Amino acid sequence: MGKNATPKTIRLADYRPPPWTIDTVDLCFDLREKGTRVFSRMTLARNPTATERADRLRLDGEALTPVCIRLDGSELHGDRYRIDDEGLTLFDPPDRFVLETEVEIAPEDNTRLEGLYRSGGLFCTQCEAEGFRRITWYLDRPDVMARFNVRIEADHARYPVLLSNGNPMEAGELPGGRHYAVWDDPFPKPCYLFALVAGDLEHVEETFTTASGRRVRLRIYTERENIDRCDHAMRSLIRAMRWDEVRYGREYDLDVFNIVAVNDFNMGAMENKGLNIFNAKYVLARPDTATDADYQGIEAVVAHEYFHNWTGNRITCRDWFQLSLKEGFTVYRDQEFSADMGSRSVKRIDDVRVLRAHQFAEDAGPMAHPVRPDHYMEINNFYTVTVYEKGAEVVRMQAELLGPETFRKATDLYFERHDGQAVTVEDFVRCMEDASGRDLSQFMHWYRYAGTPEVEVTDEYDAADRRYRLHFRQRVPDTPGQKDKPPFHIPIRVGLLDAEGCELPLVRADGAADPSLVELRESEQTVEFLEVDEPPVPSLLRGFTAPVKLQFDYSDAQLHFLAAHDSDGFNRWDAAQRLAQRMILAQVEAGVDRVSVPQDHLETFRRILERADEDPALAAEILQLPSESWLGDQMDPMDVEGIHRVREGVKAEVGRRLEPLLLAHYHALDETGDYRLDADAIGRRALKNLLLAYLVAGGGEAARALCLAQYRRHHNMTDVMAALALVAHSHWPERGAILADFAERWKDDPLVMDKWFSVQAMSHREDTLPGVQVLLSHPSFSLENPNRVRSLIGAFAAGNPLRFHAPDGSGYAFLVDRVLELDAVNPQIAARLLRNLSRWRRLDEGRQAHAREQLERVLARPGLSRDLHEVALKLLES
Ligand code: 7MF
Ligand code: ZN
Repeated sequence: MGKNATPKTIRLADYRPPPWTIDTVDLCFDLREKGTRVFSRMTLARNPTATERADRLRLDGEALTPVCIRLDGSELHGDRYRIDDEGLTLFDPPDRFVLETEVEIAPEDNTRLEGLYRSGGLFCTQCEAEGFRRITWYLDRPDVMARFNVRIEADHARYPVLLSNGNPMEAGELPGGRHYAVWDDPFPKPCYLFALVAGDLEHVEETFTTASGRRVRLRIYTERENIDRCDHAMRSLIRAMRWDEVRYGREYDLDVFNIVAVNDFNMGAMENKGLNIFNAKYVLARPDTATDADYQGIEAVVAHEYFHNWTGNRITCRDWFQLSLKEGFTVYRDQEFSADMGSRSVKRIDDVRVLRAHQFAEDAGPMAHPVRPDHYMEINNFYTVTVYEKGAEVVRMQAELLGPETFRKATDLYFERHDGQAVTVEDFVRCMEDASGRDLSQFMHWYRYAGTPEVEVTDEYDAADRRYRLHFRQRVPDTPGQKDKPPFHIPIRVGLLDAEGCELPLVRADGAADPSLVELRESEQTVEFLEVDEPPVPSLLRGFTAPVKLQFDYSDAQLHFLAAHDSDGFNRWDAAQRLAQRMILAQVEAGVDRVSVPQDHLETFRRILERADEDPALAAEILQLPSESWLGDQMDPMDVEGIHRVREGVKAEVGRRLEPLLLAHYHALDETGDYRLDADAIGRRALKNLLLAYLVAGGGEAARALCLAQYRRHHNMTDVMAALALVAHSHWPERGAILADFAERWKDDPLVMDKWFSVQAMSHREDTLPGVQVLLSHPSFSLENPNRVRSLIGAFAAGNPLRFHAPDGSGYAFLVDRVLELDAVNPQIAARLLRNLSRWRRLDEGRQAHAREQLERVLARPGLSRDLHEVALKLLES
């Protein structure tokens, strides 16, 4: 384990309240290109609610060079304290005292991007989860909440902008060309919400007046050359602020709200109080540089971070096991915001697609863990799709069970009862119970147990009695460390369709107040509907009201019927997906030579296209084939090549058989005039580009010309990237010139170059891996920038199953080479990258052997980071 010592397991059951509290922290940063110093002055006191009396004070601190330690004004003797690799221990401290420390840190050498680091010409911070301990000694845990006052000093010319949390207090000049600024945050907060930025930045500015009439100054800071790409983020912020007032009654609470875009950032963004720091990818957009998906991502991430001001900052987590308390709830809030801003069913489909493809896979593999884990080695490894997306589903189910009005009462109660506190998942659920009078003790299983519940449904129609019954049976699979789980409380929304596709009125024999909502609580349960005049087609799990795998033995005809008629947009999509999956997997399993598409499939395709004008975005979702990795998850072992071949074959067959229709719709959807960003325009582009992909797969000469023309027109980045991705897959003679043209246009724009790396890394061509190897030494690539790593190496491993899972193991060896290099640079990113091997047990024997060999190579490496060690260990243990 090298310098990180033996990895310890941290357990929820070991939680104890902090033995000390910190009332105030005054920090002073003396920022230098070399020799940055941090002065800290804190008022500490014994915590009256601590469970035991401590004879020492242990403060966290890593990679700090001590300069000076003073207690109540006097320098501390060497026998009163001890410093080790992970912190500072004070022996026999008084009950209440002032601790002053001074340390030197080296942000210029910080490639981990945790704590204080340099990004280009900037100083910036990232403290969640445990980065603050790399800035100064502190009780680095979220239940220690203190008032922060921050003074920053730096060279005036190079760092004209000095930002921290809270409100700006004063600023002024200092000798030697330096200057300072003081920030005060009136809200007590945990140190993971601390932030600092210093640099030469421009900003855009707006004023927002809150519902109660307070004026807030909003600013987005970025490098000068990107100042024309901030408008969308600013408009998204204003929409999010208004939405939180209307939907949750939550107002902003400081005089200023600042966002800073930085290029080197481990994740999407960070909700630091009053000073959100963003990966530039989630701020900057212009029609010629950003796709529609980028625009939507920015809107969602800006909203997510803003919403944290209440769900995360005003009310925070007691400990990191409660991470989903803030993340699950905040993801639920940003999902609902996006649904209100655009198309609700399309948003739901996109979210469920992510959930099924990634969270269901995580829940079924070696890294499975509950929404609230009960142990971990490295908390950074628990920022997972389970904590975030399943956590959001668990909040969504509670909203569904309570209904909109009661859910609002419950969240009002939560905000009132716990404002200013560090709380637990139980505290949240208790508010749901108290506001509704319901018992949610069984519902808590969703937080406690890992694994995706499987719900099997059968039906029975009794013509004589005009009764219709649905029988449900649920089962929660075993997961690492958890067996024989009790039944869950599962809300399942249902509808019944008559032969014309109209909704049948629902009359429940049990008199349920909401007859469309079935609440499962038992392993087996039957629900009976009365006065049903004909055998209906059931529409089950409408809107995906629970994160479960639902199985009902639909005939193909019933699925075609649902895909065409269900009033629930989500279930229309789901029916189409099930059909496509069936058709593809049947041919993969049969190992057919010539891929075919049944006539009724083409008919459904045609019918959906003809009605696409009503909602082109939804049509685009419905007509898209399930992804290769999702299809792979449905097989055991997954047939990597078979799936690719059949899926491509289906695309080609649709492209050929429907060519005239696809061409006509392509031209009708194409817009050459002004670029618009409304939901309809986005939907039209999505559908048009999907049709282009089918046409190109069909192989016609017209399609190829269309694709090249769409690239060359350079009308907007969505269209350019759609065409470029198809070019990158192709063997067309123009391929090289077009990729070169793109790189020449955008070589100075790192975010656009990321797209160029990704399309090449995801190309189906057999020479992709050697191409990716070459791109590692491209001048725009760097292992030190997480966006570059994700765009090239991440895109190859996660977005190119065919080439990543090469039967000779070359894809895995490539990944592990990079992971091992990266571990010394940025362990968080290295550990996340290795997770691309987490489904290795689902491969055939040959591939498993290669994967195992590579995982063992990781674990055998001396000096591994805690992050990477934990992931490699869990993948191999399974
Ligand atoms: C939307 O959650 C959804 C999820 C932690 C970092 C941002 O606000 C955050 C931070 C990770 C993974 C996903 C997201 C974030 C982080 C994220 C961002 C926007 N508290 Br790690
Ligand atoms: Zn978050």
